[in-house]
Amino acid sequence: MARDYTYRPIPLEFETLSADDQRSRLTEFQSRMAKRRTVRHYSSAPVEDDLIDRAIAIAGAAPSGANMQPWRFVVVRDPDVKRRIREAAEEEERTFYGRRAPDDWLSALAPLGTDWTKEFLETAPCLIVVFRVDYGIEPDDEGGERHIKHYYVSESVGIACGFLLAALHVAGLATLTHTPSPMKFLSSILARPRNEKPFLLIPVGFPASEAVVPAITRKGLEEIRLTV
Ligand code: IYR
Repeated sequence: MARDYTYRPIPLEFETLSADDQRSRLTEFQSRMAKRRTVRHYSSAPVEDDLIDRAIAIAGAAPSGANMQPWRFVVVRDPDVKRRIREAAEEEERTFYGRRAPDDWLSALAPLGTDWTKEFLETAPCLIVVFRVDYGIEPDDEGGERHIKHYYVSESVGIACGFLLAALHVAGLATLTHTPSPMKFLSSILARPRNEKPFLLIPVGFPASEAVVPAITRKGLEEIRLTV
């Protein structure tokens, strides 16, 4: 089936808020988001499928280059698959921390208390593995396939991941952005096709009762915002 490249505008649905409502919604969201922390210690308490599905639907509402929506979210719950992901990630991370990482990188990570062990990949009840889809594949008229170009893929998937993390946090779930490097093993364990590349691995769940987090600070507005 040929693609439709026609421009078909429809009326915009837009809710104009009162100044008070703008402020109060943002105050609520700001205090909620300020409390988000990356969690590395999980309990085995289960997470409802419906929450994960809704959060992924919210991520799927992110803007993307030419609206190609170049993302795929793989939800992993099977303990055996989680174990294989942990084993493969730890193998990579062991060489990263032991040999590959330059000293300045290790120093930058020291305040976060990370190391090569990735127990959270098995204890968290759910992992969402985000793949970037570098090009689309569609059947052509001759029974073969055609590649569809995707644009600004990292920017698009990065924005979708931001939506996803915010949605999961608002739903009262703990998350972690994990980027084992390299993460090619995720393509084979999860049997993803060659047009998809692993982008981010997000464990989702509830913090272990003894969970701790590093005492980090955030840059103030005056440091991150310039007005011209
Ligand atoms: N991928 C490693 C190292 C790591 C790198 C960065 I940049 C971090 O912000 C945190 C960890 C790991 O997951 O431990």
